[in-house]
Amino acid sequence: MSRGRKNSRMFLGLDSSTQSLTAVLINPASGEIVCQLSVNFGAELPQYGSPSGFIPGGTDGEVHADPSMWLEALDLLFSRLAVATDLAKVEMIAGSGQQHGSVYLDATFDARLAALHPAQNLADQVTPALTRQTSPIWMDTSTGPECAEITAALGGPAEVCRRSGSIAIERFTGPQIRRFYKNDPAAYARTGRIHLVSSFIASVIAGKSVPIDYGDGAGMNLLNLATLDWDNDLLDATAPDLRGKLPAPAAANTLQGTVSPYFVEKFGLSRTCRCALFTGDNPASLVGMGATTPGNIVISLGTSDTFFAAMPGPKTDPNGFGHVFGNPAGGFMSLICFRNGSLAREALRDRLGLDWPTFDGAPQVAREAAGSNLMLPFFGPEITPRHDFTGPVLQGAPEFESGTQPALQVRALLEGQFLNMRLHSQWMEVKAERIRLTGGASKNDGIPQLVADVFQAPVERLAVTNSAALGAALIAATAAGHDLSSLQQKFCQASPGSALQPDPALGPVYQDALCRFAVLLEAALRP
Ligand code: XUL
Repeated sequence: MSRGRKNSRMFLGLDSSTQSLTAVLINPASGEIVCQLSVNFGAELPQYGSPSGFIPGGTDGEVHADPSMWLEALDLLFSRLAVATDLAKVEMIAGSGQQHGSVYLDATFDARLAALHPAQNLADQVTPALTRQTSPIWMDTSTGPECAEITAALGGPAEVCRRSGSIAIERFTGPQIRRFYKNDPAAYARTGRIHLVSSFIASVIAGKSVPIDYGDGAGMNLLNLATLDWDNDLLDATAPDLRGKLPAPAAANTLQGTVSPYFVEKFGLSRTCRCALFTGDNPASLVGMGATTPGNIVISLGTSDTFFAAMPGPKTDPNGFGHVFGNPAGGFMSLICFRNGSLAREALRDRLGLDWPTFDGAPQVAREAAGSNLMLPFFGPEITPRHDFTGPVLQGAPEFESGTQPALQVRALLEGQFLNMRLHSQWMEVKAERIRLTGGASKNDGIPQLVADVFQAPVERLAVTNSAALGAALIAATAAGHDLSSLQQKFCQASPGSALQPDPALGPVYQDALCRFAVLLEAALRP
């Protein structure tokens, strides 16, 4: 291959998240991000009635999304990429998906993928294979009884956690599969393939059913982390004949052959463009944030907030809130998910009638009140800790509790969110040496400074905002032989001037606030 051609090789990362589908295209030789594009489901595909990426109004805790919407977004994204860039230069594609969500397909799925016709669209050609019209996603909390049944069959939560890295969790795929099997056994019997969101999109791109990677597979309560295979007892406790319906588990950088001719003919990808596996959005983000080695903590402030880190060795959360997923760079990562992320920030902002810049700046306005007022920051049901909260709990000065000084409430909400993270991440026993912060709420300095102060650790932000799609692009380049740490040196640097240092004077203040927060929380959780 000529030097010029080698230097223009590009790698594409896709991220199918809750609210949007994003592409990041990188050129490792120049160290450039060549193109970044996104399709927002709610705004650009309003016909699916899913303003936030899922179908509103589900009952009994059900939260589903329409897989046709993801397919239509894929067509739309590739048609835009074909205009914005030369897709023929893409050598490898990898990707990520919102974790835990599942897609149910009949025995015709593979034949349909093999016969995709570029004159028609993906949704019309693929969705006739669905045996369940909509997909449960990670926000779904409907599977309490199924979690209890799986737990009982295995002899207790500790055993489920020891094998799969998490106790049985409502949003995890195994309990969701069990609920489908119990509610509609005939449709379950017709199901020949069950994919995660990540492996579903990867299969469409590869033109055949591809494996589930260890990173995302570990979010199913089905993968045995010691053997890296589906666990027979967990399979049996979940639903009959399940092994035959699941793709095999495999490492994220396993190659899957070349891209489907559909994408070659329709969008101009090269016939030699290859596909690596897709992983979960959090494992991909670990890569994109340059945090695949221990010592770095990532906090992602999104619809849900997540707190994750590469693990030096295997360890599970004795309280069952934390999870262990595969680290795409090898080994494992821990993750804790907090449902009341932006959900709570936006609820308080609206309740106080503030705009976002005022909200974001409020912690610094009320700096002298650090650690003095407490808020349990839950505007709806929470998963860490698991409880059906109906609103926040406030404890502090009268002007704080009455809301006459909105900045005090904003500060206490954010402090509450980060104190709750500190409290529930203690099991990891990792000292936060450096926190890399990402997500919409991390842009200005107000909230990041508060994170630095509460955790007493320096905070950095990266120039790239789409860390999962960037991580996927890095996984694609790694699968083609590039060295991950050199790629991370190029693509995952903190943006200049973004580092914030903690104020050491606030160390004891937040140590004390953490104890008071734990006491208030315990009282709220007491039956
Ligand atoms: C992680 C989780 C969420 C989704 C969001 O366990 O449920 O972070 O991955 O996309």
